Amino acid sequence: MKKAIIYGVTGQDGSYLSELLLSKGYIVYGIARRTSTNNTIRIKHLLIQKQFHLIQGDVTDPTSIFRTLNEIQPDEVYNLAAQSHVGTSFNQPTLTWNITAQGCLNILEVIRQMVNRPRFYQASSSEMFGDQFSLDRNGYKYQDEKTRFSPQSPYAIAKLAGHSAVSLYRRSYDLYACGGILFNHESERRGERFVTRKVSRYVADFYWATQQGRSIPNLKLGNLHVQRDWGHAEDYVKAMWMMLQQDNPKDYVIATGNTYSIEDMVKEAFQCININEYEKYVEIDDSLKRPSEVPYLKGSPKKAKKELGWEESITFEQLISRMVENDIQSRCEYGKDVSAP
Ligand code: NDP
Ligand code: GDR
Repeated sequence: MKKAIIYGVTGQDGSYLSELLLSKGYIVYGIARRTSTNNTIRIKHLLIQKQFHLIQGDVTDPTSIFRTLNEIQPDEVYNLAAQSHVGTSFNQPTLTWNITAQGCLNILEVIRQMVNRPRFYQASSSEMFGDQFSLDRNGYKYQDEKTRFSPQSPYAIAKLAGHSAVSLYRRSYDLYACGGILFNHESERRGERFVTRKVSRYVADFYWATQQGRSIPNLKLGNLHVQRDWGHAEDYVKAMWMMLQQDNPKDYVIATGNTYSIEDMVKEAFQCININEYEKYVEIDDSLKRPSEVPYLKGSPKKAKKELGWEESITFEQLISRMVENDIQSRCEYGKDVSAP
């Protein structure tokens, strides 16, 4: 039976990846940091499974990484741990660096010194491209594995450092290490401070308020014009696993190849409850705009499709409608702070 360690198991992707690996017969060791309040809501259904073990640890603590990896002797290690909110990284750049960049290096260093080295997956990000893009034959913009990186936030700088370390350790020490350059992926389990979930939760609240004849304050958003390539997290964690099953380790872009503005996404979400004049309920709040933005992301997943056989199965419209529907049903399962940036 294969053994996998997942750093960042309590997050959106960690929960879906755990489910995927358990379904493939793995023994999964999820590493979660100690928190004063419960952070296991996304994995509570897994805690009772015999093949799933929750272990305390932190990527900023090399000693605990050393002990955990040497005790478990895993076949695969997935590093999904990060301070993953781009906006927050402008306010907490050092913390973001310590977790998101140094954390990756800490794990690589331990693996390098092991006799039986596990395969390693690093959660790299499309944010690393920043304002850069390539042009196709018809002059359309896209990003793929050959596009230049130009990070536009402390988060993206930290991710690029981690990604570069993966590539260096692969070349220098012959590690099986892959950087999955994943574009935005969302789900019913998305953290409530990311824009899709903030919108789906607002639309759900709006729906219930209207049913009860009440009104609620307008939805406050920052920049509506930036464009993102959005897929569903359940599809994207499959790509993580696939990258670690190849003959040779490589980096891959994982994306849908479609792009939408924040405004398109808001419109789509309101249409799920049959509201077309969404503009009446949305306000721009300049304080939610970032000091520096990534204006346009549209990934080309050609290499992943060809070499891994990866395919997405959930469209943008299905993604947004699943999120809105879920929030209408369960309203605010992950907390109540919808107004946070
Ligand atoms: P989440 O923010 O939902 O999850 C992040 C995870 O990292 C949480 O489990 C969190 O724990 C954990 N974590 C934070 N700090 C530490 C630490 N010091 N030690 C150990 N664990 C820690 O992110 P997602 O699931 O959305 O993303 C997974 C990874 O993929 C992240 O690295 C993210 O940056 C990256 N990524 C995500 C994309 C997306 O669109 N979702 C796209 C590209 C990359 P806790 O629950 O305690 O906070
Ligand atoms: P992103 O996701 O920064 O792309 O990072 P987020 O959903 O936070 O923002 C997407 C875009 O929407 C704009 N925006 C707002 N964003 C938030 N959070 N709140 C708002 O009110 C709001 N209004 C407009 C943002 O400015 C931004 O342009 C996500 C994370 O999962 C990263 O960890 C991951 O690496 C990248 O996706 C790929």
